[in-house]
Amino acid sequence: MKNKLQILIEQLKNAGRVYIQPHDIPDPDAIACSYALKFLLDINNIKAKIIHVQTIEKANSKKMIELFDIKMYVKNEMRYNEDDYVILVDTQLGNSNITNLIKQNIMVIDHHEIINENNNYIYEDIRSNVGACSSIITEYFLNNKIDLTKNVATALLYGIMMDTDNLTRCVSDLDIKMFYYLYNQANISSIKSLKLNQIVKSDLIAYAKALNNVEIYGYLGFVHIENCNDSLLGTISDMVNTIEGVLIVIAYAKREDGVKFSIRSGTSKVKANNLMRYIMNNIGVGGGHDEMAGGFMSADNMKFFTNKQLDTYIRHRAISYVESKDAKL
Ligand SMILES: [Mn+2]
Repeated sequence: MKNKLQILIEQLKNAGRVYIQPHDIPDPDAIACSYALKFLLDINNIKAKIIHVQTIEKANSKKMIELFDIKMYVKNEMRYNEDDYVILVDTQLGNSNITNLIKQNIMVIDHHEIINENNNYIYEDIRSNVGACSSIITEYFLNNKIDLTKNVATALLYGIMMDTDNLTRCVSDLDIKMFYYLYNQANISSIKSLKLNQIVKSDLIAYAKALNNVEIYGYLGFVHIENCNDSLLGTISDMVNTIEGVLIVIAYAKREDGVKFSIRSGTSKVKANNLMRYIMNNIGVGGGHDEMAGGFMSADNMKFFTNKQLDTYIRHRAISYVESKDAKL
């Protein structure tokens, strides 16, 4: 029987152009997967290009691209024919963080929950229980006895470290096995240098604002931040979650086109993805994992909300959901 990578390669043998597309604001896991997958395709004589749709926001993502000399192409440089393929990595169609570029020949390698069963993907490897997409790609190397380069091993290891918060969040057996497999092959001083480039100076202003706006109700933390980019919102959500006694965080940023959410849950009684969907209440899209989730509410669907109404709405939905699970937790 053929394994996952062999099936993928076979399906791409007669492809025209092949594009690897991480989510629109790629984080280290998405970049590591794109980079490692390109390596796997290259050695199988399949030429692929990595596309990015928006500017790279995260400082550590930028540093990865520089450190490993990863070539990424902006989407406007792309042309699509009927025999071209797009491989989505670390994301899937229907997610709020992905721009759909072609109608057919879509392949998916992801570790988020399945959003829509009927997407007619040409190829799919979606494992929602795995903490990092990098673990799935690492297994492609292992199962096919393909040697990793030091840079590829380092990128994948960093992807696992970031997405699982150093093996403490959404960790599966595969993540641990792949972490161990990569560790001895990776360049730990490069990992250190990535850790030292996680944020930029201007991020501190957003942190300061966030700290001023944190509201805590028992084990629930809320943060409303104006003008905050998506990746920073996640980092702030993580930071608020480290406050003693805060188990669940709902961080959100209002922008011109709508409201972006980032949720964290440190209790198995409240799943972050379910809480996200409950807050959305059909006026936005959201989902993710048990412990972390995200979402987006478009401005068109929430014209009736003033800032105050938005704050009240989110607190009301979150508290009533959490209470329905267990008042005491
Ligand atoms: Mn990921």
